[in-house]
Amino acid sequence: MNHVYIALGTNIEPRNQHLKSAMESLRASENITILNRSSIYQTAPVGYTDQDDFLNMVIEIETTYASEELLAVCQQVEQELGRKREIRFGPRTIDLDILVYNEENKNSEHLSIPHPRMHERGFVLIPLNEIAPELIIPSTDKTVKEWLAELPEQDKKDINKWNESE
Ligand code: PH2
Ligand code: MG
Ligand code: MG
Repeated sequence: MNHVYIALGTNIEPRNQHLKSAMESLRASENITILNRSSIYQTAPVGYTDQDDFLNMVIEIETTYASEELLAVCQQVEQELGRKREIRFGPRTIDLDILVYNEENKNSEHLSIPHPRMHERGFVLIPLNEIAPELIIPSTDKTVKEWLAELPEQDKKDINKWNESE
């Protein structure tokens, strides 16, 4: 069984529904079990900043899929939820990024694992730290908690827990 962390992000309404639908689609697969999930956070956009705030979260799954197969499943869910690829880093109904896949280190044309920017992104580290603070990010020698402690305050300040019942 393979142990994987996936980041979810959305900044097109209904954002919460997109997160729920994506989790439902993954859960519906016989080859995927969702083991744990973080809270949902509202986060200011990073990279391309002229867009609406995101909701972000991280899930922990177990799967029999190889990483490339899991990528295809994630892309299929993105398509089902109407994802259009327009601006790089731009608005999206749902983005599913494989963060960590076992201890795999991989750099193919389609897939880089661990996700190359995960250790410098508050919108990934803060939710991931909630469910896996002691996880060592493969290819680095530090845990999620340690990477988070190194993140500049500036990069943490616009990340707030989002009330799901709102
Ligand atoms: N995803 C991006 C670019 N910028 N910013 C936030 N806050 N959350 C995201 O999920 C995000 C982003 C590219 O995938
Ligand atoms: Mg992304
Ligand atoms: Mg992506």
